Amino acid sequence: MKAICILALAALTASLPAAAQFAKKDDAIDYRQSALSVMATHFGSLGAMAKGDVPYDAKAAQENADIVVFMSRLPWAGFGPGTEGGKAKPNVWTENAKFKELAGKMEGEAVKLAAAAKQGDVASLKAAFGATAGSCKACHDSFRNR
Ligand code: ASC
Repeated sequence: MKAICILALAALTASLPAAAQFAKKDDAIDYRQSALSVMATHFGSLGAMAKGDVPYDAKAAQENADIVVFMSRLPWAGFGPGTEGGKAKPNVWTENAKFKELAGKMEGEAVKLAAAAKQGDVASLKAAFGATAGSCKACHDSFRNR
């Protein structure tokens, strides 16, 4: 019996999605805003380096870019059905395929940003930073209230 219970628990755990679950709409809004905020902080550190506001540091660039990649995957679980609000425009839900496409593009640019950060030179970082910022902006222009 104990073994069956353990097996059943293991099966249940294995089938649980990694995506965050929310009891309340405000929790989902807090979650997505927090994930985007952490991402923006680390992206901002890369921007400061890319623009020459702080000295280029290859190790810090890699660490920040890796965090951006990880964080870029998280916000979307917080935009589930019935979580309208915050800074999100209603078309996040009515044009959801387009929203997801732009989110996916940003994730792709973040991966390229991390690859560029591993090149170890500021020119590569700068180019990839610009492309990634463009992918943030493309989504904000359509889907975020000012
Ligand atoms: C950032 C940040 C954003 C994007 C966007 C790019 O650093 O916080 O939301 O870049 O401004 O246009």
